Amino acid sequence: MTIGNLAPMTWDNRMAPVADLEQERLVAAQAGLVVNGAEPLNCETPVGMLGGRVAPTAQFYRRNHFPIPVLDEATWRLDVSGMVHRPLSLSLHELTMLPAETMAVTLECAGNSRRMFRPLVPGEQWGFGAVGTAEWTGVLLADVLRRAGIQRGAREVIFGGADRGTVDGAPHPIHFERSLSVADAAESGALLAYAMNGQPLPARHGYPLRLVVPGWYAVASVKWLSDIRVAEEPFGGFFQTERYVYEWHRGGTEVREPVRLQEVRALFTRPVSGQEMASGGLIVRGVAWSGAAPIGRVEVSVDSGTWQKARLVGVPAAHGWQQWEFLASGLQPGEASIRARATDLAGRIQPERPEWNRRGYGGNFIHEVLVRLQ
Ligand SMILES: Nc1nc2c(c(=O)[nH]1)N[C@H]1C(S)=C(S)[C@@H](COP(=O)(O)O)O[C@H]1N2
Ligand SMILES: [Mo]
Repeated sequence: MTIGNLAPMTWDNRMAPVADLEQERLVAAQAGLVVNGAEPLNCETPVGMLGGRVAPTAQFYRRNHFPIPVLDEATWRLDVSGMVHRPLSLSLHELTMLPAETMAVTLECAGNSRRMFRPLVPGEQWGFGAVGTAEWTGVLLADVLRRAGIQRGAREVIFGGADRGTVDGAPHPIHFERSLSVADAAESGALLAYAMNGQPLPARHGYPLRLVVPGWYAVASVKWLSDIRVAEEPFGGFFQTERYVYEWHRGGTEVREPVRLQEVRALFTRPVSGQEMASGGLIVRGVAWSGAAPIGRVEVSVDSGTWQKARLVGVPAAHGWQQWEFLASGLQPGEASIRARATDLAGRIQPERPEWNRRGYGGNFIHEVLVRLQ
C-alpha cells in the first residue's frame, strides 16, 4: 500500500492548531444535527431539516476523518507545484482577486445511508442526512491550473488538505489527500471555494479554501486545501485506493471501482416518519439529485401502489438538488407507507436495492416514511 504524504506543505499549515472537539459537538447538537461520531466529529442533518434551495450553513452535515485544523489566513498559501510550467503560491487575497463564480452544489457523503446495507458494513453508520446543498463561491479550478500551465504528459492532479492523523496500516500520520485525473480536473467544473452561502467558509467546512467538485461524492471536495500537485503517475493515497473504492462481489470475484459520481436518489423532507396527519389529501415534499445528469422525474408510491409522478418545483439547478412535491389523495385513516424514487435525464433510475459492497458506498436506497393518518 502506498501512502500519499509527500505534500510540500508550508510549516504553518502543517502545524495548525485544531478545533475543540467538545465545542464542535455542542455546536452541532444545538443546531439539531445528529451526532454519529464525536471523535472526529461526524454528524448528519435530520431529513426533516433538509429542503429549500440551499441548506443553512449551521445545519449542513459534517464529515471529518481527522481533527479540524484552524488555519491562519496570514500564513496560509495555496501552492501549485509538480508538472506545471509556473509553480504558484497564492494567498487568499490573491485568490479573491481572480474572477469569481458562485454555484449551488449538492454535496453527499459516499457513505450516506450506509446503515441500510444488509449484511451491515463497517464505517460511519449514516442515516439519510449526510447530504446538503450550499451556494459556493470561488475560483474555477481550471482557471488556476491554466495559470500554472500543465506540462505535457501530466495525468493526475493531487489535492492536499491541511488536516492529518493516523489511519490503519500507516506508521506515521498522513494528510487527507485526493486526486482527479487532469481531464476531470479541467472538465468537472470544480471550484476552489472560499465562501459558503455568501460567508467566508467556516473552519469546519474547510476554511480558508476547499475544493468543490459538482456531481461527485463529496470525498472529492477536499477541505482545508493547501496544495495542488500535478503528477504523471496515478495517485495511490490512502483515501484514493484503500477507501472510497467500491468492492463488489460479482460472480465469485471481487470487483474494485473508485467512488466517483453521486448515484441518483430522492428524499422526503415532509412529512417525516411517525408524523400524524389528517387523512384525505396529503402534500409531500422532497429533494432529488444525481451526479450524472439533472433530475428528469420523481415518482411517489403510497402503500406499495403504482408509482405516480411528482411535480418538479422551480428551475432545475445544474448541480444543486431538485425540489419536488406531490399531492397524495384519497388516503384512508391508519398507517401509510410513502416511498419516493428519482430518475435522472441520463436514464438512471433509483433501484429497489443498491448493490451491496464491502464498505457500503453509493447506497441510494429508496426513502420510505411511515405516517399516521387520523
Ligand atoms: N481535508 C479533508 N477534506 C474532506 C474530508 C476530510 O476528512 N478532510 N472529508 C471528505 C468527505 S468524505 C466528505 S463527505 C466531505 C464533507 O464535507 P463537509 O464536512 O463540509 O460536509 O468533505 C470531504 N473533504
Ligand atoms: Mo464522505
